[in-house]
Amino acid sequence: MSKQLVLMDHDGGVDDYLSVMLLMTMEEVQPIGVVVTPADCYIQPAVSATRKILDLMGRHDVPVAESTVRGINPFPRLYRRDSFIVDHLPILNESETIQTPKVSESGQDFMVRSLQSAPEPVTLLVTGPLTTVASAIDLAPDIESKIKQIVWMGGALNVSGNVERSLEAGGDGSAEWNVYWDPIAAKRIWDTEIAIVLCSLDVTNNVPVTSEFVRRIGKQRRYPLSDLAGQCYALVIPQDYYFWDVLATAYLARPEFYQLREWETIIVTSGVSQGRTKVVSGGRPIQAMEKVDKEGFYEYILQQWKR
Ligand SMILES: [Ca+2]
Repeated sequence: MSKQLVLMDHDGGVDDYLSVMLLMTMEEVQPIGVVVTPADCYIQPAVSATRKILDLMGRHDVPVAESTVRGINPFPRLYRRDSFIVDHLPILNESETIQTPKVSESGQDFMVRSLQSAPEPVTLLVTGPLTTVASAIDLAPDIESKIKQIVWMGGALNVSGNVERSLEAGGDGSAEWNVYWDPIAAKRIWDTEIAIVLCSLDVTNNVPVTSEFVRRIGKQRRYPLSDLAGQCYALVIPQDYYFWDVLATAYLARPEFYQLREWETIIVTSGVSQGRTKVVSGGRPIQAMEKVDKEGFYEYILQQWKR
């Protein structure tokens, strides 16, 4: 069986690093690169931490690229500073040097080149805003045919959003962060013909990071990946935290854990619902994860990180 080509685009939050760590363990997948979008992070530590994680996993064959796009509504500094913490974790700093290459071109240019030169259509795994993908498509519209599908952690269809700040700004609370950071880019992707599989808050709300899970991973900390994952999850345990990006990532190797459902949706780009992914009859069809085998998912990631 040939492996599925995957280009990852993440935005440097704690669960983005965990998603990189999960993706790189997958036997079913051939990662062709990792792009970091400067959204839920500060970009320099986020790129550095990503490269160090690939080093730790012996995957310095996978290039890392730094996207230079900009969003509309910045993430809170309190979230973004986690990128500095992860970059300084002891297990990622045993070596003085980083082997995994950072490419010299921008993340959006790297995305264009990687897709154009790929021998077959590529799955994009996007665990941050869609701005880099939208920018790449604007640079080279022909790459649309080289994108097999976009698996995206984003949106909130039939549940509330998660952008508390939008309430302060007079918003109605319907926006999800990855859409809210740049709703115009999300709409740009909605305007394409690309197949979209959405991992929205509707499904992630059911899969929390629990104390029990963090303690279970602690029990296998003799494995370096479990040690690192446990430290990352300990960092976020005081927050109301869910397996957002990691749940989207696991879909690539274990689609049988998920039930998908088609919805017709639009992206709201302005006004009180800016950043909302709204279900509207006649809207753009997408597939959304409806249900997940939660126990199967927990067992899967615990197993994958036992190395
Ligand atoms: Ca993310």
